[in-house]
Parts: sequence; structure tokens; C-alpha cells
Amino acid sequence: MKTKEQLLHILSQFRTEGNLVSAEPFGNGHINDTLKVTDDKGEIRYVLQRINHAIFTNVEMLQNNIHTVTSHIRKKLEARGEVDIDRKVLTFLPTKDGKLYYFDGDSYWRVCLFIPRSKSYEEVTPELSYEAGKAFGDFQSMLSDLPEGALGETIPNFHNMEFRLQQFHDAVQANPAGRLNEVKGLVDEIEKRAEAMCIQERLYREGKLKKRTNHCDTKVNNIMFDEDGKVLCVIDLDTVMPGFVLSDIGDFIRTGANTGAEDDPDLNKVGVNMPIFESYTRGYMETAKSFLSPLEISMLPYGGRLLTYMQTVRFLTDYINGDTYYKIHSPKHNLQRTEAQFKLLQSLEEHAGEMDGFMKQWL
Ligand code: ADP
Ligand code: GN1
Ligand code: MG
Repeated sequence: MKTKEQLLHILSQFRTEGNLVSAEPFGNGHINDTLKVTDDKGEIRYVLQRINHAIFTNVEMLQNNIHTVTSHIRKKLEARGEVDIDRKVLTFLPTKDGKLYYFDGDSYWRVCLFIPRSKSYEEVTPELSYEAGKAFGDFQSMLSDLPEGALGETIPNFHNMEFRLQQFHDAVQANPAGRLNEVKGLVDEIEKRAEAMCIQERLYREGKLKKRTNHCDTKVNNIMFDEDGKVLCVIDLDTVMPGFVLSDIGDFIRTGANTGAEDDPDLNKVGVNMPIFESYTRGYMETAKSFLSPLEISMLPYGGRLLTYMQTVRFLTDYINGDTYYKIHSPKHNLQRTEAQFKLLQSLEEHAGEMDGFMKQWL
């Protein structure tokens, strides 16, 4: 990591205000490095991020996408007569020479305003989950009129299940870290479900499903709430791109509607939290129903299983590959994550009938 002086030098490339004195680690994402920037009065002013360039290889496209999305949402909020807009959409600062990021010779950096009096959660209540559902539905709805081609795919095939399985099969075939024997049982479980989990790609080829603009990382900690539990805004916009609609309900079910943690070492704690699923879905349907097709609505619970399956596949692929993608905090972290996600998947499968029944009120 950089020294404080180096970080302050990076910050000085941007059109910041105030006398900035420190930049310290913040949040617990698996991909980028996030830092909070404080001024000489002790106030947090900005969020500085080092973009993971190994994963987001086209930083120009990435930052253009984010600029397009935040400008579009800002216009919508203005048209609605919203106040306090700087807390309701992320505001990125240009560099002094007018660029959307700064390259220091080895890393790419960006800066946005810190949202004051805001909070994100790793676990939610049904009330917060209902608000989050409305917010993600509204986010998709506000972006639903972006013209085709307005956004690029920052990670090509990001939520394409067929592609993720291809990567998984490549890893199994190559077995580069010699870990395959240890995970044979999990590999079989993945294979058993492979065909059923590629429905969206198939329906798309048959012309029955269209692509929309999705957030694609609707983790519960990517929503900022105010002190009264109302949503301020959706953050972490790196993966906003065209894709299948189930992504944005699926990843919330995966992360919010889990009684345990994403990487819980105690599998007994992991399982679907039905009240969270129901309240998120209720909120989401309030803002998203107008643009969803009946087929998409009926598939929403499948979205929870799909995104949990996809994450199981992605964590296991990374474990087999020797931990090259996700930041890990212990040697078997990716295996622990895989097992916890698989346990959640089994629980979602057990509750599938109940979840489908809940959707009937909108069909
Ligand atoms: P990552 O890609 O590492 O998940 P995020 O952009 O989601 O990065 O940021 C990580 C955490 O930092 C968030 O969960 C949130 O708590 C906090 N955070 C990020 N941006 C802001 C902001 N503009 N204002 C306040 N807090 C923020
Ligand atoms: C990554 O950056 P973060 O932690 O929000 C990943 C998501 C995964 C998630 C699993 C670009 O998100 O797709 O679902 O970890 N982001 C990328 O926790 O791969
Ligand atoms: Mg995040």
C-alpha cells in the first residue's frame, strides 16, 4: 500500500476542496481498495478508490459508464424535485486536467464525495430490506431508458452463467493448484445443477428474455441508508451494465436474505431468511413491476438460487485456481465461502415452492 504522502499526492491531482490530511482503509469489498479521506477539521470529505485494474481492464470504459449512470440518475432526481441530491447519487470529482480517473504509473484512482450521515449494513432487518428493494428497483427503472449501447460491459459476460461454468470447467481441467481432490463432492453438486442454471441464456437466444441495465452487485452493503433507515443511494457502480434482470434481485437475496454470513464457518447458521426475501421482493415489485414481464416476475425466486449458485461456482473456481481473483483472509477462505454459499443454495432450493407461492400475488 502507498504511504500517506503518496496518497495525499494522488488526491492533489483531483479537484478537491479543503485541507486534506489523511486517507485510511474503509469498507470490506473483495475487489477494489477503498479509503476514506479526512480534512484538518477531522471531517471525512471524500472516498478514494484504487481501481482493481487486473479485473477492470478497461478503466476508460469503466469510468465513462459510471459517469453516464450518475449523470442520468442526477437528471432524473432533479426532474422529480428531489433535494439533497449529493447524498442521493454518487458524485465523482474530475482530475485537475478534466479526466475521470488518475493513473500514477501503476494504479488507477478515482475520488467521490463521502456521503455524510450515511451508513451501510452487512445485515438487514425486514424494514431496511423493503427500502433496499424499492431502491434497487428504482435504480433499474431510472436507467431503463438509457439507449442501447450507452454502457459497455466492464467485465464481459460478468453474470453469464454459461461463461462462468466454462471458466469453472477450465479450472477443473487444469487443476493448477492441485486442489481438485479436496473439492470433488462440490464439483459434482455443481455439475448436477448446471443445465437448470443456464435458463436465462437459453431464453435470451429464443428471444423470450431481453437484456436490461442492471447494477450486478446488489449486495446489501452497496446501499447507503440515512439515520432514519431510508435509502440515500446505491453505490459501487463498477458493474452497472447490460445483462439479465434476475441479477438485481438474486444478489440481494444471496447477501441480505441469509441468516449467516457469506463465508460463515458455521454452516448451521446459514439459510434463507424468508422475511427478508419477502420484504425485499415487496419493495422491489413496487418500483420494478412496471417494466418487468410476467416471465421475469415468475422467475424472481429462481434469481436467488441462480446468483447463489453462480457465486458458489465463482468462489470454487477461484479456490481451484489457487486464489487469483478474490482477496482472501485465510488460506482456505475461498473454500469456506464456497461451502457457505452452497449451504445457502440448498436452503433456497428447499424453500423454492414457498417463494414461488409468494410471487402469485403479482401474477
Ligand atoms: P467495494 O468495491 O470495495 O465493495 P464500495 O464502493 O462498495 O467498494 O465501498 C465500500 C464501503 O465503503 C461501502 O460498503 C460503504 O460503507 C463505504 N462507502 C463507499 N462509498 C461511500 C461514499 N461515497 N460515502 C460513504 N460511504 C461510502
Ligand atoms: C465482489 O467488490 P465486491 O466485494 O462488492 C464481486 C461480486 C461478487 C462479490 C462476492 C467485480 O464484489 O461479483 O458477488 O465480490 N465483484 C466483482 O462477495 O467480481
Ligand atoms: Mg461494495
